[in-house]
Amino acid sequence: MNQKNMKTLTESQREQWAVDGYLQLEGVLDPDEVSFFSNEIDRIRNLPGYEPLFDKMPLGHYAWVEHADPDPEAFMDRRDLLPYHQAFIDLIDRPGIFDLVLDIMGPYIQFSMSQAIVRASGDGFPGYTHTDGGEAQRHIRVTETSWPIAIKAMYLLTDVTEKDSGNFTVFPGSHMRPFPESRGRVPNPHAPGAVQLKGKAGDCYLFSHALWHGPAPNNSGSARKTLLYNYCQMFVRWYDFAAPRKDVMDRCTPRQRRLLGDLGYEFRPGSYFYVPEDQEAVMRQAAVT
Ligand SMILES: O=C(O)CCC(=O)C(=O)O
Repeated sequence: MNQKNMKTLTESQREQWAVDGYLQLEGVLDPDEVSFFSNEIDRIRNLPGYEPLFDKMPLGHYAWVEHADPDPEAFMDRRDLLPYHQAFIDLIDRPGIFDLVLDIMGPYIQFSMSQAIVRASGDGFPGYTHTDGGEAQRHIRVTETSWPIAIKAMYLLTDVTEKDSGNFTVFPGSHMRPFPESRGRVPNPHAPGAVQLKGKAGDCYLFSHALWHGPAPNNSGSARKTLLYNYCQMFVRWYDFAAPRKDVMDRCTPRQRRLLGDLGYEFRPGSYFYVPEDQEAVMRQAAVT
C-alpha cells in the first residue's frame, strides 16, 4: 500500500515490533485529552453498559448493568465505548496511531473492540497474564515478517512510575512462543521474563494479540486508568456487538464506517473475505471528511 502522507514505523520501531511484539509511543494524547478521557471514564461508570460480572458469567463475557461502582477509584471494565461520546468514535482512526496500525497490519482491517479499564489500588488483585482473542487465537502465532491477526492500542491515562502500580506487563518476544497453560507454568506479572512497563499519561502501547501480557497488581495508592482499542483482519469478526449501532454509524466518517464493517453494499457471500475495491483508498483518506 502507498503510505504517502501517512506516518510509518521508524526502522527501530519496525525491529522492536518484530522482535519484542509491542511498541511504546510517548505523548500520543496531550494533557487536555488525557483529562477529558479520564473524566469521561468517571462519567460513564455511572451509566448503563457492559461490565464483567465475575462468577456469574462465563469466562470473558460481559453483562449489561445499570452502572459500575460509582467510586472513581474503584475497579471498572466497560466495553463498547463508542456510543458514549463522539471522541470515542474519533479515537478509532486517530492520526498518528492509526497510521502505524495500518503500517503494521495492512489495509484490510476492521475495528473490533473498545474498552475502558480502571485498576483500583490495594484491592488485592494479583494481576494476570494472557494472550488476546480467546482460546483459538492463543494457539495462533505469526512470524516476524507477517501481518498480525489482531493488535491492540492501549492508551495510558495515568502516570505509571513504579512497579506494581497496575503496570501493563509484557514478556518481550513471547508473541513468537506458545503460551504455557499447564499448572505451575502459567506466567504472571512477577515471573522471570516479565517486564512491568512504566509510562506517562498520554502514552500508547501497541501490541500483538499473541504477546503474553496483562496488568500487574496496583499498590500505588491510586487507580490506574486506560483505554483499549482493538483492530483485526477483516475476515475476523468484531466482538463488542452483534452489529454496529445505527446511531454510532450515523456519526462516523466513511473510514470509520468501513472500520465498523460498512462495506458500502449489502452483505453477500465473499464479503469480508475479499474486500471492496476502494478499501485501500478508504483506509488512506483523512480521518474527518
Ligand atoms: O492492563 C490492563 O488493565 C489489561 C490490559 C490487557 O491485558 C488487555 O487489554 O488484554
